[in-house]
Parts: sequence; structure tokens; C-alpha cells
Amino acid sequence: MSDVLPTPITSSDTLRSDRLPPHQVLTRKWPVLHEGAPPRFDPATWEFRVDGLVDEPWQATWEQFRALPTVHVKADMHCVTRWSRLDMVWQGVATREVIQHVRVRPEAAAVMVHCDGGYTTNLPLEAFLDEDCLFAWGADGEPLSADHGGPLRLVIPKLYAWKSAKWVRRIELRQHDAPGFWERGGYHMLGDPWREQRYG
Ligand SMILES: Nc1nc2c(c(=O)[nH]1)N[C@H]1C(S)=C(S)[C@@H](COP(=O)(O)O)O[C@H]1N2
Ligand SMILES: [Mo]
Repeated sequence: MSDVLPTPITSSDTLRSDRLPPHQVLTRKWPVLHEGAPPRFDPATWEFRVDGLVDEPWQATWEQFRALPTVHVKADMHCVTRWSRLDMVWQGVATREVIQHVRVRPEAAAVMVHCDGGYTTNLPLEAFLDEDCLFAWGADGEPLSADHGGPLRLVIPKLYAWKSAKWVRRIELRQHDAPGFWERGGYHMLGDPWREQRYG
């Protein structure tokens, strides 16, 4: 594990004078929301993968992933079911750090996120690589519980939280943005809470 201090990052939405996107309601508790049950985590067999439109796929064991440089990200969280939780502090590895381990093909424009348990979600590559996006293993100073996506979840603060996939295992780079689990069910392909992009 790295002994340098994590880089602090502030998600720009936390600097808005009005922090609540349209028709959202503030919550102080942290709700647990997902389909199915949290998968079992075995650090000996867990593997993370970046593949698709890259010159060579990149794989990491849990130990290798945890040795990457870390960031702290202060960000708000907005669920499409209308709750918002402010001032969360996530800890983990920036998506920009992870992507440095592959050579991305120029035609790659979108990402499909694959999770343990079969959940998927999609987003444009540019949104995935925003400066406040990370793979988090900690939140608010605690290790991320399995309920909240531990051992590792994606966090995309500027989009509705269904894009912040829990138990993430694989990032697939693609030329075209194709719908993931909720997006196939009618949710928006991007999901910007400030433009209230709930449904497609
Ligand atoms: N793998 C997986 N990730 C998921 C989901 C899910 O069903 N499966 N639900 C999403 C939704 S809709 C929300 S609001 C957030 C909730 O995260 P939390 O339970 O930590 O609050 O997780 C997102 N990530
Ligand atoms: Mo959600």
C-alpha cells in the first residue's frame, strides 16, 4: 500500500449554491439500494479487468489494485428515486489512474461497467474519465461495506447513482454507448440529475 497522502479532489457540484438537483429530497441516512444480494468477496480470487477497445487488456488482483495511488473525493450522491446525500468523502483510485494502464483505441467512446452478480451500466468515456470519478473502497472514513458496494464500487458523482456500480469487476471500452441493466429498462443513457434525465 502507498504511504503517500491521497490526493484530495472536490466534485464541482458540491460548490453550487443550491446543492439539490430538481425534485430531489435530502437524506442524512445512507440508504442501501440494489438488485439482488451482495456477492461474496475473496481477495485471493478477485480480479479486475479493463478490456474491449484497448491495445492490450489490463488485469489486477486485489493486492495489485490496492497498491495503486489513491485519491479522496468529496462529492454528493443523487439517486433517481429522489434521495440525495451530500458531502460524502470517497476513498479509492481515480478512473484516470486506472485508464493509464491501457492504451485506449482512438475509436473508443463509451464504457460498459460489469459487476459481480451481473449488473451492468453504461456511460460515455468522457463522463467516466471526469476528474471526480473513482473506484472506491472506502467512504466517510470507513471501509466500504458489502451493502454499499464493497470491496469496490465505481463512483460517478455528476450522474444519477445507478451509474455508480457496486461490486465492479470489469470496464469494457466500446465504440458505441449501449444500454446497461437499468438503461435497457427505460432509464436514461446519460442520467444527468441537473437536467433531470431520469428516463430515456
Ligand atoms: N451492482 C449494482 N450496483 C448498483 C445498483 C445495483 O442494483 N447493482 N444500484 C444502483 C443504484 S440505483 C443506486 S441509487 C446506488 C445506491 O448505492 P448505495 O446502496 O450505496 O446507497 O447503487 C447503484 N449501484
Ligand atoms: Mo438509485
